[in-house]
Amino acid sequence: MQRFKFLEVFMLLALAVEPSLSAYTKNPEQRVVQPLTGRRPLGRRSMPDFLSNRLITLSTGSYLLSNQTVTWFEAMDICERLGMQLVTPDTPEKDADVVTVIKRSGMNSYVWISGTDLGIEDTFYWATTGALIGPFTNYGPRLKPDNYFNVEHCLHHFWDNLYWNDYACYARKRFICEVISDPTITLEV
Ligand SMILES: [Ca+2]
Repeated sequence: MQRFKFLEVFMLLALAVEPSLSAYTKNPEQRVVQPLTGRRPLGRRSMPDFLSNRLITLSTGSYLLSNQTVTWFEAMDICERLGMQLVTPDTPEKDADVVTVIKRSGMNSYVWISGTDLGIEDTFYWATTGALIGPFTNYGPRLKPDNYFNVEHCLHHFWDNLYWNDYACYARKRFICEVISDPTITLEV
């Protein structure tokens, strides 16, 4: 009897702390593993029609320059939700096209690209593909990111000298999304 009383008090305390336990204990249907709540649902994965006429199509692909400034994280997120990816200039040809997009806009803006070393200091990779950056890079005379004040972990493109630079990811810049080309799968039998 004493043991039962203890259990009863414990349950009352538990319910006071976490009211949803009440539903859990009363309704066996809810005793299933629920997906994590609080996470946003996945965004759309296809580009809205109204954006397609703003795409700039060049030899290496189709690009969309934002007209607003956001953090690097938001740029990654927005491109993905539009069914694209933050621009990943991993070849000289793509990098030249990024320069073309920036120059054509006349906006004189720095733009985020998907390079980052978040995770391992000074090991830069493309967050979109997971591939390490190199051998092609475009840091210019600086040759490598300088991690100024130890807060620079995301890459952007300069609009003036057109090199890459590392910068604080939480700064706000314009960005370029690129249309992801359909992957070609080759089966060898
Ligand atoms: Ca820097």
